[in-house]
Amino acid sequence: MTRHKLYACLVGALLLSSSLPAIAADLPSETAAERDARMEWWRDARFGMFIHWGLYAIPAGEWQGKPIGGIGEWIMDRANIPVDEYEPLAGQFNPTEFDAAQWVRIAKDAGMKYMVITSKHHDGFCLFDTAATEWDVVDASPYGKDLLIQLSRECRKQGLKFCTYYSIMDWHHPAQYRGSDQRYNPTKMHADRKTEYMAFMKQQLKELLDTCDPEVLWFDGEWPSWYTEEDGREIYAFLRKHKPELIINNRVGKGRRGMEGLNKGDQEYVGDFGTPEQQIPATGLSGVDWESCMTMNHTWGFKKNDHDWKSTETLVRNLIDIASKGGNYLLNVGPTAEGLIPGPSVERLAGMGEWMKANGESIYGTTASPFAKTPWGRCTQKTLPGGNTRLYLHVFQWPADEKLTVPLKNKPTAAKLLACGTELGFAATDGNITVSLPAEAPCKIATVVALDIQGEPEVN
Ligand code: H79
Repeated sequence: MTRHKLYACLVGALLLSSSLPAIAADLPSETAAERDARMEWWRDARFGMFIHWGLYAIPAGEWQGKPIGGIGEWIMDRANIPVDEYEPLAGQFNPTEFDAAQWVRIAKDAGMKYMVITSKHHDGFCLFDTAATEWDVVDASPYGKDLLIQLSRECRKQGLKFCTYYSIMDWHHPAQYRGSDQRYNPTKMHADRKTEYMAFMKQQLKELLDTCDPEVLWFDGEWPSWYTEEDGREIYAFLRKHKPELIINNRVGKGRRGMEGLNKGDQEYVGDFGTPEQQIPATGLSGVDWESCMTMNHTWGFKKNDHDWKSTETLVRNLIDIASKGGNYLLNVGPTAEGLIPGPSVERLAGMGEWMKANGESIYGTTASPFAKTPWGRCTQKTLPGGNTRLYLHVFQWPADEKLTVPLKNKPTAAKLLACGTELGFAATDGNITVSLPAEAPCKIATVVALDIQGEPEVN
């Protein structure tokens, strides 16, 4: 082989390996059992708190005296605020009412098992002390303390998993620029600055791992076209190398199918779970990990004029609906600039906590319903010792004839009201199990009947 040919050959091999297999090889390998072990706490948890907090809580949906439509944390985009006009907000950010112990207590009392907070949203402002930029709460704000370290410590103390949100799109970083003023415009990347920005992200993500040790990295803002699936794989591999047990959502790459959030089916995509946003999938999904993130009113970041709150009943029923389809519920709060979770959110979370205290067994560690549809409500299930099954029947519509019909061929062995333990009568006829109910629903939000059956459910 001539020198020239050898060179061409080497170049060819390098090009090939860098464009295809080498990238795949970068992802950590993992058996199905190892993956199950890594995902176990998250699958069992079912219910977490999302926190959108940042400078946008100061204008709180108003700019120069005018109400700005859309979600509050997008005000920089919605009101077309240039970076140098947005920056002074940092000098006003002084959340003296912030109390990490209280936030974690509110989440814990609601029955939530984890917390996901914005470390950096699209406006680029960081709630942690980063050496990669001065655009953070420690360097640019009078408050001057790392907020995430406080919350991560408190989560550990009170037994919640601490997790962080991170936006890839960054309206503040000079490597990116806003392409147009159309709604939800994606940023563009200065051609020669992408390497620099990738290094910036990695530096910040490493800082987060080192200082707060989050259990989930929840990416967002992955849609600008300069960011690719390969970039996602690089970030994913980087993070799992530094923390092998870390869980990372599918927005680290380009797999998500719009707001529906589950992966497009055309190829393999990086990421551990799907992310439906402001919606709940119509049916259960088997073999897919997913989490619906939703707001209580119409915004993620605090807006002073959004008072249109979902009822506690709706929120509890959303949690049940999601659990019955095998997913997690990541329910958002948007604290004020002073550092308080809004009263209406606190009240609803307390109400959810009351329901969860009596009925949490029907949510945590359960799997999806065996039924496609049940006219009276929703169902979750758990395997009992000996291969038997406990079904949790969440009754939304109380049957007028006081009979709950469950289309199962199995032999029933016990039935009770979960919250109070009252035993209920049951019968098996024509491939159906019928449970006798009291005349009135004991819980208007959702009464849970625990029904034990022999074996695995055999649906009629
Ligand atoms: O952080 C909260 C919001 O600020 C952020 N995600 C939640 C968790 C967000 N919500 N809505 N949007 C961002 C708007 C983005 C919408 C779109 Fe798209 C981006 C439409 C087109 C590009 C998502 C990605 C839907 C299709 C692709």
